[in-house]
Amino acid sequence: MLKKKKTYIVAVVGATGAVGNEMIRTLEARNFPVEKLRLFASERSEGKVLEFRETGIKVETLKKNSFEGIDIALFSAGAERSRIWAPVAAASGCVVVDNSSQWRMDPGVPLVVPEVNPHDLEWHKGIIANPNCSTIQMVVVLKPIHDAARIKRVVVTTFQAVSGTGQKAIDELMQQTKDLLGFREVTCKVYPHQIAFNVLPHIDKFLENGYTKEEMKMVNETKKIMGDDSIQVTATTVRVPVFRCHSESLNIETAKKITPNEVRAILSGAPGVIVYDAPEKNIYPIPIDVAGKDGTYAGRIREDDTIDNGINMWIVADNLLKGAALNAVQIAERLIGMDA
Ligand code: NAP
Ligand code: 12T
Repeated sequence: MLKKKKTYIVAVVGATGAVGNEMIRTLEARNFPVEKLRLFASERSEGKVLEFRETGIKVETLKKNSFEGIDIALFSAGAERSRIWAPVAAASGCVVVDNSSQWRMDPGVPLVVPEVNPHDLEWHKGIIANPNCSTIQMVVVLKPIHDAARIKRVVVTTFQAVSGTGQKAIDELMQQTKDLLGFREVTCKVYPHQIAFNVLPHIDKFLENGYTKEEMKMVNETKKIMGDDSIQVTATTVRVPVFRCHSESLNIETAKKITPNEVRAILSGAPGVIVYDAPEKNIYPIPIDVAGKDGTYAGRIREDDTIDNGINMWIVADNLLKGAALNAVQIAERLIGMDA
């Protein structure tokens, strides 16, 4: 569907957002062969100028014929915009890499993490879904362990940064922190409770089963990406007052026995994973060190001796990079590397 060329006309939809900005920076940093970059956002941003490779580009609004001539569109403007505009873009012959939750579980849409299931790119029909940020970093680590010892069950608890919710939530944590340190009242607009100096066991909306939508994304997306419905996942997703990087505590039960040293060796050779695990020197992954980095960092790797074959670990990745913009650009890189 995507013809091989020297350079491509690329669009970023949601260019003024937290993820959109990282998409522009990632295309620059990785020297993606961009012939022309088109930027889209809402009417609020029409005419705003954003920089790409030291040139200003005007932000446009979406129209029926906007995607004509565009080869690849990276979408990050919310599920509603993706529901309406991704099929319009695909019908214009453009390949869409969609960051929203809109198409992820659609059986006709591949859900791809390049380190895990690049082969699923082969059957796309114009839309490829980028998984949820918490799922991406988890499957990058689970896949090599699954290949070595078959994972039966994962218990995951997340500690998620506010930037996952977008620019408004970044502003809210900053403002609440300033207000509290100035002994002023805080206002809560984005989250139902104060997020500064607090922890909220609530990400995305609550469902009838008592779980949040974010928790069920981790359960369902993991099975689809790994291509294995037998992997049991149970999740608790938690918002913490951190700007950037999601952390996760993983408890993994395998069919075959695997030692912490074997896990370290497997993960050391795994694409996209960095083992950062020397607790005697206070070395373990933390958000302020991982912010701005591409990899998924794994540490605190240890045995869970309450079950036959159990491993505990702690992983951290930049939710705006590997969790969103970088994974999307890596998908685009795979697409242009193959004649799909
Ligand atoms: P954000 O900072 O709030 O940015 C939202 C972007 O969407 C802005 O550029 C906004 O433009 C644009 N937009 C809003 N309404 C629009 C409309 N009617 N037409 C065109 N553009 C419109 O949010 P974000 O954090 O960047 O997230 C954006 C999307 O990415 C969401 O779908 C979110 O679910 C997804 N996301 C996915 C992951 C992941 O897990 N992979 C992580 C984070 C976010 P204006 O500036 O003009 O309002
Ligand atoms: N509500 O893309 O608030 O499904 O951190 C990602 C992040 C939804 C998504 C968040 C969210 C998604 C968040």
